[in-house]
Amino acid sequence: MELYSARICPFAERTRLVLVEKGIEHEHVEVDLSDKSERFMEVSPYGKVPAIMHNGVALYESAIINEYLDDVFPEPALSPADPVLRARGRIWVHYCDDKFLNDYYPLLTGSDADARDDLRGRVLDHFHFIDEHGLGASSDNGPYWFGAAPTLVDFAYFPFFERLPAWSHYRSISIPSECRRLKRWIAAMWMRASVQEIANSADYYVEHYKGYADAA
Ligand SMILES: N[C@@H](CCC(=O)N[C@@H](CS)C(=O)NCC(=O)O)C(=O)O
Repeated sequence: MELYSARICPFAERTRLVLVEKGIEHEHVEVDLSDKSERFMEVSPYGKVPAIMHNGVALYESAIINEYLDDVFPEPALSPADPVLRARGRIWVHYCDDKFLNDYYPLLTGSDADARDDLRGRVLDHFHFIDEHGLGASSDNGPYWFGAAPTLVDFAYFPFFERLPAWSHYRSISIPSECRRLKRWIAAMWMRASVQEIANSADYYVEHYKGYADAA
């Protein structure tokens, strides 16, 4: 197993977390995204991290890689057994990629001050929506999306919440106090050994996102 990754990349981190959670041995290839090798472009035709090469098969797109890893390395299972919950989990990963991130990143990188106020409101709406309809729907018996044990959904979202200190620093946004489930989820995720092994400090993100935030 080869993993093509970049330290700053939240999508690559999704896959790194799953590799550690499952104890999958792999070779870590750190990619310089400003100087992509031919080998990397073969494994990752979109030119994006993460990508993996496993048994001669190249795969890319973090959500798809993570489902593959859960299929091929079933222990510990990182998807609910119930097909309905599995489908709901996929909807939540799609929500992250298709809705939440469409407002979250522009809030940091967008240039217009009015647009920024609008985006801040939308991101706060996402926090409330996740708290009520994501964690609120199924986390009665534990802090994670589907209760007592973490699943691919938790690892899909966490890297973006790990980076929240940069948004707080540059865009004055934080988790509203009434989003208690979301706060409990973030705290539970920080306790995991995989997160402690991989996560970067708040200062790291403040420093590394400075260029994006200042350019706006
Ligand atoms: N949808 C992709 C997004 C991956 C992505 O955007 N990766 C960024 C780094 S965070 C990247 O490799 N960018 C390089 C480029 O676009 O040239 C996934 O989930 O894997």
